[in-house]
Amino acid sequence: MSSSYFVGTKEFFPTVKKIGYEGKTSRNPLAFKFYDPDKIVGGKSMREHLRFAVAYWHTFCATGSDPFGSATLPHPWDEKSDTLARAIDKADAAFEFFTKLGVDYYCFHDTDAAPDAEASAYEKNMQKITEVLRERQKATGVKLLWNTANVFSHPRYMNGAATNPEFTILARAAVQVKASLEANVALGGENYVFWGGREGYTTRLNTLMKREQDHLAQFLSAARDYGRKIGFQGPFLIEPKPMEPTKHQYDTDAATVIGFLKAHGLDKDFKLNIEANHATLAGKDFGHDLQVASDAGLLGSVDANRGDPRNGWDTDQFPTEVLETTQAMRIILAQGGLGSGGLNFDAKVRRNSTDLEDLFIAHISGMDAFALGLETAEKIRTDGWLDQLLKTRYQSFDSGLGKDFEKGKLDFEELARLGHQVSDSLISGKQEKIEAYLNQMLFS
Ligand code: XUL
Ligand code: CO
Repeated sequence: MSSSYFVGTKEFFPTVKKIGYEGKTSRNPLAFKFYDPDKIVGGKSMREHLRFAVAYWHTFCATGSDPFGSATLPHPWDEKSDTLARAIDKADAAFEFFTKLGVDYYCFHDTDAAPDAEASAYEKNMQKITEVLRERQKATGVKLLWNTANVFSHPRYMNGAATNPEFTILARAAVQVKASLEANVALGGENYVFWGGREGYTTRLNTLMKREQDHLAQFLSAARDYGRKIGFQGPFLIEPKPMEPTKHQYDTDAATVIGFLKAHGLDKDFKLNIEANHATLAGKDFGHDLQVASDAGLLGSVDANRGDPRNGWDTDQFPTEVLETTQAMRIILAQGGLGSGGLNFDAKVRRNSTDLEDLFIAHISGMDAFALGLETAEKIRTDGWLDQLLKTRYQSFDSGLGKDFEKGKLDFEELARLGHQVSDSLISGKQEKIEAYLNQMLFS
């Protein structure tokens, strides 16, 4: 990695130096208290386990505007009048940020990084910006975790992209996905993401659900074929979300997406990118969707954030709850890591967090929360008590008749006959004991 922390001509974060690890007693807000990148945890460094990525859209594009008020956040990279010059400044600010923070990865939507325009001009902008990003990657060693196409913001996508009832709009979405796949290959991206922002409906009264979902599957299959043709070898990722912006999105939650992928023969090439706040929006917790995806062998990557437990919105806050990151890391460790995936901070600072340094502080706090989660999950794994409890809880299926049942050796009549011999014993689930144990693991 380069020793200079800014690669352009201007330093955008002059008051912030390279963020270092200072340990848990440090009061320096611009230092890690728990994330010590080269510290070995369970045979791998924290950096290798956690594979942190910064999201271009929240950190360099989100202005703090909401339906009730205009922009609040300072963007010194957004000052030039020429759109391409602004995009290059933004790339310089982004790579200065990644390098000072010490993350190895970033993620972006096409239109976060390249100016949007009519189809041919858009393609040229994408090629130009891809070249700029490639040079910055080379200069800093920062890599692309994934990119994606924003086929939900432009008004043309108001009725959907791949699920639009009008064919020409679906084809227009292909312009962006094709260019984004090409950018991915040029940048050595490790995954490619599809998030179906408008792939759903606002009312069923005007919607043929089956036809739209068949179109989505056809679009994804064709995009997959093109990606493979131009040399993309990594996993394609679908990011489930139940609603917002639509009333109902087809990629509602992990279980729904897995069913969809299997129904359309896409589960060999596609995995899931699970976002904490999307799972909670679906009425599940983060760990639930991670576990569902992992159990199917399809947990590819994670959008690390959190919602506010007092409302149902996609507030995209930085993750700070260590019990939650511990449970997430337990699932990730159990499956042997995220492979080519990572922990992408799909999270934004609050509208009134208006100091430039707040962007750093927010990421530091999220990285520390996951470092703590990793260490606690590893402590639980090596302690072994919880794994033993789970093993014991299901041990009646490990031998004898229970094992015969699992192997399909008992027919239903035999099963019912055995049911007559049962004494109605009550076996405690031990939830409170486990909850008390988790606190002990967290704080001892
Ligand atoms: C929206 C969301 C997206 C995806 C990429 O809720 O999470 O930013 O991660 O399109
Ligand atoms: Co996301």
